[in-house]
Amino acid sequence: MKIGIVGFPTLGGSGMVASNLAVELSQKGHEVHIISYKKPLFLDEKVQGNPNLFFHNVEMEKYPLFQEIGALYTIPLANTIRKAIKEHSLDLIHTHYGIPNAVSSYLATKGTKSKSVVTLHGSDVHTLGNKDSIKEIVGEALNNSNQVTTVSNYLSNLATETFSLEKTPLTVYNFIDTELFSPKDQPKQKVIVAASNYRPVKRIPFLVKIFGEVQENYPNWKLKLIGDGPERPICHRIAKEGGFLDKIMFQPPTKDIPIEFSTSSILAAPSQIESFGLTIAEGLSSGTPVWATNVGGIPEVCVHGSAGYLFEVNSVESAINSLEKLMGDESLRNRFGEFGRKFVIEKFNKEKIIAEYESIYETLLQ
Ligand code: GMT
Repeated sequence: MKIGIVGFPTLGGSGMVASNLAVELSQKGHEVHIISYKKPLFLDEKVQGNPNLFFHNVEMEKYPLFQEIGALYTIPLANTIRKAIKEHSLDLIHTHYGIPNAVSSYLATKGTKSKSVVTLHGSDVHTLGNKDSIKEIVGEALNNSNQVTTVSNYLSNLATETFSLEKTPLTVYNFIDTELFSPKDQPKQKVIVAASNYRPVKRIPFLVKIFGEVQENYPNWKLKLIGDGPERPICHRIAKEGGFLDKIMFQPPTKDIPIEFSTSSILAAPSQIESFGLTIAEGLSSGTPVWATNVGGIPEVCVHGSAGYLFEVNSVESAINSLEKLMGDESLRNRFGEFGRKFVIEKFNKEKIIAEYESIYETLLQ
């Protein structure tokens, strides 16, 4: 098949899913065209020796009249998609993230033979998509695409309601490279790990506060915070004022996430909302139990009481209790880790999920 993949080139979840999907599809012999405003970071190494993967750059338009509204993207993206459809006879466009990508894809595929699939990821529904300034036109674009998918059942229900969708989106869960994210020979350290972009939705300052509450009872434990972003200085300040800064390891974004996850004892994800939670699935795949909030799609990824503990987002008490239970019981952590790895291999392995997308494409092209 000749497939166009539209997404953001960033390290964020939806961008990573789009780029990884493009690479996997191209390795299966499909001709894949990535369309975005910048090459995804790791793409160059994946393109080498891969004759099936192409990149189309979207030229964003700046003009003095648009100074206050920023560079134009929706129309240039639509034009770049349309051009790629025409020049390469693309069979379908698979767009990731509803805003503005689904609208551009709707405009671009209109009147062409190319089918259109849109995958919604999270904030394009629960945070931005539900705004009056956004939802009607995005809803129209979704209702006019051939298939909408979501990364969890939670998001499917919410998207149906938010955008008044005529058909309930199919859930296609995110996929995990279960060989890359696997238990390693190195022993687990007494470390709680979190990898994030420190946006407020990730609630990393909350994690630092909770760690501050328990660290005196567990003097050998450390908290490792991987990533960078707006709330990092707040975390530093909380730990400094609480007198436990020496127990926090701040680590910039790294390629070593798989080894970090497998050698840590607990993966923490206390997000306000999460439609799926890629790091949660990666942690479980690495054999590491999870401590996370009981919100959004997280319960579909981490089975509470079997792979980790989920606590209510506003309950400090249950956050502390559940974290202490995990920290205090190594055999419980080992059991949870084994269950979580098996669960991810069964539900989210990349072969299974890529095949689900291929089957959607084939059905549309028949
Ligand atoms: O929606 C976002 O906040 C951004 C998005 C991204 O592009 O990073 O993340 C969402 O998509 C991921 C991949 O499908 C999911 O694993 C994340 O749970 C989801 N984030 C939220 O729902 C907050």
